[in-house]
Amino acid sequence: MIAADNLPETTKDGKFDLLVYLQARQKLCEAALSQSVPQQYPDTIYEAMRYSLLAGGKRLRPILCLASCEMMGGTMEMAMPTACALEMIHTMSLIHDDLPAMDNDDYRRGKLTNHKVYGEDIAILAGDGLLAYAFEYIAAQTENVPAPRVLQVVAQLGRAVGAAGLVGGQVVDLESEGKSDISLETLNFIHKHKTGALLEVCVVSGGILAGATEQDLQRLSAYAQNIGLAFQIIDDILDITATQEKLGKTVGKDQQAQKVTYPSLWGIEESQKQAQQLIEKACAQLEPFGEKAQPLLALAHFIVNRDR
Ligand code: GRG
Repeated sequence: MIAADNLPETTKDGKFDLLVYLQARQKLCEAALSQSVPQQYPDTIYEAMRYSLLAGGKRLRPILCLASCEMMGGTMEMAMPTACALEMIHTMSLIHDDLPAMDNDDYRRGKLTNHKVYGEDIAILAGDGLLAYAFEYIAAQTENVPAPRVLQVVAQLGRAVGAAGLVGGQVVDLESEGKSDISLETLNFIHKHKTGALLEVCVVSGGILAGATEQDLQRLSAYAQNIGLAFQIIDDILDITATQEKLGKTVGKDQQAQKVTYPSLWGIEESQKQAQQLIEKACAQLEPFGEKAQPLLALAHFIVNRDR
């Protein structure tokens, strides 16, 4: 399914090259994603699903899943169906988030949003189609992994996506709109659920598929919770400091909507400091894994240093 055997060398003179690592994994993910949802009848729905799924993006979620599986002794082949499913779910959450009933955005990943191209009805269905297919894809396509591990991944993913995760975070976010007195506790709740829950299941599912122990899964969980919050803090900062060309979506929306964000509570400098501290905490969790943790350590640093 994937040509994981002729990947470029990522460590040179003992130094890990994240750029080479990211480019190689992004290429693998693009190919696997394109294969995962073939164009077929009814054409409109598959076209709409593929439009957003293949619109680019950093592919951070599938890459985290693959990296975690490899760190825990598994292979990329074992994790690729789950990695694709995670990107399908991330994409569907973006499609629904961009709808007029939610954030009402015109651009995403440098392209018109799904509903702008296909209409709201098809955009809702494209999201639904990707969500359902993600679970089918894990169950039907995962190979060389004992069934109880696959079942555990499906159960954890369902929890991360539903009202106990993304959906719950999005609801509190919607309810907080237009309120200037949102506490740090509520802001953390929103982002731990809306952004953090999916990033956490990306890392943990890789570990589950590889057969990691409960103790190691706890470490992966703690690593992911910290990078999840740091990711959102940087997302908030980029909404103020980056350009539309770089982010591929409208910028300055938080300020325009007078949304409470980390920079609005702490200022940009303090927000950056807090994100850095979270990354250090995340990396500390990976100490027992030694050299094998290099990709996940580098990905954590990438999250705070990214410009898009
Ligand atoms: C999941 C059933 C279900 C419904 C969706 C709309 C919704 C409920 C939740 C919103 C989730 C959301 C859009 C969270 C924001 C996460 C975030 C910071 C996205 C940006 O991620 P990047 O920067 O984007 O990784 P790319 O394009 O690089 O993949």
